[in-house]
Amino acid sequence: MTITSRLGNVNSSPMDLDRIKKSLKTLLFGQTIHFDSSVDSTNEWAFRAGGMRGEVFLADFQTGGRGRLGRPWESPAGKNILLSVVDTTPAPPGKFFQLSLVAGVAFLEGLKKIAPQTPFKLKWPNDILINGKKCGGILAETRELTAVVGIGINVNTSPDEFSATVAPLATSLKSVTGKDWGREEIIAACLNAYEAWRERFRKEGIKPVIAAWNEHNDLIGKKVKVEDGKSSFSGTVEGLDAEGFLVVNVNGEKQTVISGDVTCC
Ligand code: BT5
Repeated sequence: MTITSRLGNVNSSPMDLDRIKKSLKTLLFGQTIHFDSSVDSTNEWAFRAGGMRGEVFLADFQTGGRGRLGRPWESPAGKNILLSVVDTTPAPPGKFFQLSLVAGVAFLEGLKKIAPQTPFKLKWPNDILINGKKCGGILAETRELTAVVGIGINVNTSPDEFSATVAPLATSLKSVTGKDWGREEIIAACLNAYEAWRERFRKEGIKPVIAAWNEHNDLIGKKVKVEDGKSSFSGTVEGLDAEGFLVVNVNGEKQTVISGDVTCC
């Protein structure tokens, strides 16, 4: 395992890269980990550095952490997981979005390994929830043949550390369990699961991923409001279809949501 680390002057508890290594069982993903105490965005760093498949870019703080559509991702220094995995873009390019579904299933499985009593769920397209609140978000981006899968997981943040806008929607593992967690074991478990699910996706396609996703789908049977940028409508979630799109029953008619934001009514 190769570790490159640059410690800066951000006031954060140190990330112990050797502890990640001890729990890592992968052949490729996470065998090289680049760590910096503060970067703009781990996704941006991974692209800029030209990381090879399997390399991981990890930081304690992001000055420009981002979600979808340029939305900000906030995380106080040294408390949480801010990580990007370099992968190759699966073919055909139209199926790229499926990689974030693979990541969702894998990271949820990794989290469940470490905290099996915690009721982690998935919310389409890219959220990890606990008790209906967001504990993690995935941002998969592609540039030519390189894909970067970024994940932010709220591990040890206290409720008063979120901004006023994010606080009502967000939670952390600590908020739910009342104790601090080692980020290193969670990172290793997530990378172990990512490698296994990524290989399964390559061999078997999206079908088993969708089945696992639907098992943990927080929205099934729930009334939701869908905003897809052009319009908004309400209905009841049926699940993900065979491609990974969200199927919503609107007055007895199935509507397939390809992109957008979903909120519970
Ligand atoms: C996401 O976007 O949920 C994807 C977040 C991905 C973040 C990781 S961190 C490592 C890597 N490097 C990056 O720069 N990004 C990735 P989206 O579905 O658009 O959700 C963004 C929204 O979540 C924001 O508009 C806030 O409302 C909310 N939010 C921001 N920070 C949050 C947090 N820590 N916990 C819960 N919700 C948050």
